[in-house]
Amino acid sequence: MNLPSTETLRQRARAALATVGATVPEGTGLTARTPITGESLFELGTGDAEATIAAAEGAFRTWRSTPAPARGELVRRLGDLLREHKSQLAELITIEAGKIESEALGEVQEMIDICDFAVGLSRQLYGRTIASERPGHRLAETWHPLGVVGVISAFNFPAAVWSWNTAVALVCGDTVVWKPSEATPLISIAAAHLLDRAARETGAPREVHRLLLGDRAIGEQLVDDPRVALVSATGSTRMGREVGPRVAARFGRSLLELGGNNASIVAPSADLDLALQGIVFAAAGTAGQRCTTLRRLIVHRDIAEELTERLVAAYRKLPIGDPFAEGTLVGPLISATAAETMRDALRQAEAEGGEILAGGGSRLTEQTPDAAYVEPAVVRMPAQTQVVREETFAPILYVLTYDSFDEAIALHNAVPQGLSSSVFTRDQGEAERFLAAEGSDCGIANVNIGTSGAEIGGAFGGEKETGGGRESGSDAWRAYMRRATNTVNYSTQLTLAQNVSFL
Ligand code: UN1
Repeated sequence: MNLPSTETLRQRARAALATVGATVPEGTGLTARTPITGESLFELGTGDAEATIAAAEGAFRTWRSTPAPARGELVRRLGDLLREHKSQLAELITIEAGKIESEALGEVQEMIDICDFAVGLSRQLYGRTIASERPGHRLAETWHPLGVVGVISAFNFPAAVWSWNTAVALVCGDTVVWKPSEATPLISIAAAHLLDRAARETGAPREVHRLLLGDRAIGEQLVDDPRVALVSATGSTRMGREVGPRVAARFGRSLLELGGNNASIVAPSADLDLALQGIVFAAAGTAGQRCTTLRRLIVHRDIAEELTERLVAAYRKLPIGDPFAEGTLVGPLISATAAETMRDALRQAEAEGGEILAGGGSRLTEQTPDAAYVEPAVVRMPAQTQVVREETFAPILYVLTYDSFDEAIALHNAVPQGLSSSVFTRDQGEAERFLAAEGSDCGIANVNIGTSGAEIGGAFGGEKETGGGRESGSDAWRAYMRRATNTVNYSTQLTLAQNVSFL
């Protein structure tokens, strides 16, 4: 496999940061790496949680009273700067997360889209007027900023998930402290730098947003600090199990975006050409490292053989390797440990009766012993065994078969996670049943597309062990604000509700 040298990647990262206007904050405590070669790029300094939270809390006092449309101006400028620096940001995402160019550019586009959305939202933070039961009274809801929002983001969408939270939180009047994944500090330095610049240019307080680089212990400070009103955390279910109760114990709010174990049902009437494209992108795209990645395929018995054969043929042709090289569709996993986890899961699948039909091998080379290039795998399973019910953050697609649509839905829902789902069918009754109350139990349910690649306009998130949070579009903004119910008496009488009389 032909890979760029670590020194080349180091220079490219430095150049991309310089074009954005940022520098590498060299120091100790955090190592910036690239999964392309598995080697380290820079040694970086870490932040001070105490001082960072205090700064964001201070800025909140002015920001909360800045009119929301004026707050929108900051986000509008951020969107402009993201457009201007789209290619450099995408390059940093490729260097640090290993995404192929098209997907890295797509991630930056997702950031631009949410900025546009949030600018519009800055004039639409609507409250309701409610009919009062009392004469001469007005009953209404007003929405107010919450305070400091702590954003803990994962490596796989190192910038887009930050932007969903940050663009919306900022127009809502909150200030933000961002603790990015330890695997992706460089893209966060670039994005935070552009936001700093947007703040300077639009006259917003500099400290409306603070980047907090560091390890897990720094993230824990954010989780435990009572000045952080909302902790929005993306990561594994294991992480969420710790974060949720800790934030709740101090009566803080949390917004959790955790593991997925996403499935597609393929019905006998499905357009198999279309389904195949959707399945391969959702299962092997991003090297299986999206929380929306397709991990389970539930196929009707009559078409299982044909679909699996075509899938295996498509998998055999997947170009794996340097994400910068033209034509590559599958880049590296984030770490050698991730490849190890994938190998363990495949071994367990075999022990549970599974048969590996395609992929599963690794393409580690002597040149790069720490890089993790794996062949996406298709595994036929006799049943939904233990390994199938777990999320393995790697490209493994388990194939299960069904006879009746009820059985397919039951299999679909019989996992602990509830993020994304889809059905491929041309039978409208089946499609509607999948979307109905007794259908998919996920936060995202699609028809005739895969499980990944959601647009920002909808609310993003899932149920059960996925954590219940909703981010991004629709009315997800409400999680970033507090609601006040206002009753105004404009009459000259004091009337009590519920016909109570007193005095
Ligand atoms: C994630 O994997 O954490 O729907 C986010 C998608 C992307 C976002 C994924 N828009 O696949």
